[in-house]
Amino acid sequence: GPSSPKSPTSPSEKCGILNVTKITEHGKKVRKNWTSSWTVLQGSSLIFAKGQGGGTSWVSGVCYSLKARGRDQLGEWCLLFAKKASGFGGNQSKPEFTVDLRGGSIEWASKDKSSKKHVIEVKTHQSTELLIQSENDGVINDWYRALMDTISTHAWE
Ligand code: I3S
Repeated sequence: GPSSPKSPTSPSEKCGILNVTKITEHGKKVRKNWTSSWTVLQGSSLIFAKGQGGGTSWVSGVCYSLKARGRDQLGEWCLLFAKKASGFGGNQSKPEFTVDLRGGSIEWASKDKSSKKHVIEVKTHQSTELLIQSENDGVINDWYRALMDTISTHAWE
């Protein structure tokens, strides 16, 4: 009906826990450092926050801002994730880094990029390359679709 809530998997707003590592930064190869991160897709930005031990205040801020913008279901979902992952009350969680997906690309990573399963390679227009991964193929497939949608709908101004 007209009042049914929007899907939490709306293409350009999504959050969850992914494993992430940079592999190049501004075109320079960097050492892999896989970490579990809160990952938020907001508009054309892909934002990563430390997943473990750092508290969730930044993440909960994102969740509440989604709610404030009328994305109640997504906000609730985000809060639930935040509570489950590390409990509330900490105040050290900050965005670790953010990448702009405009002008970027993604593809399934080849075997030489990682021995892990379900790995997506994200290339930004600034030649920073990341790998993102989940053990759960449903989760990673949803991210693949959302990232593809974002890249194809957020054109350069
Ligand atoms: O592509 P690489 O260099 O084989 O990546 C592996 C290494 O980064 C390894 O760390 P050390 O070289 O510091 O021991 C990691 O533990 C592995 O997870 C990396 O490979 P995968 O295939 O998991 O992305």
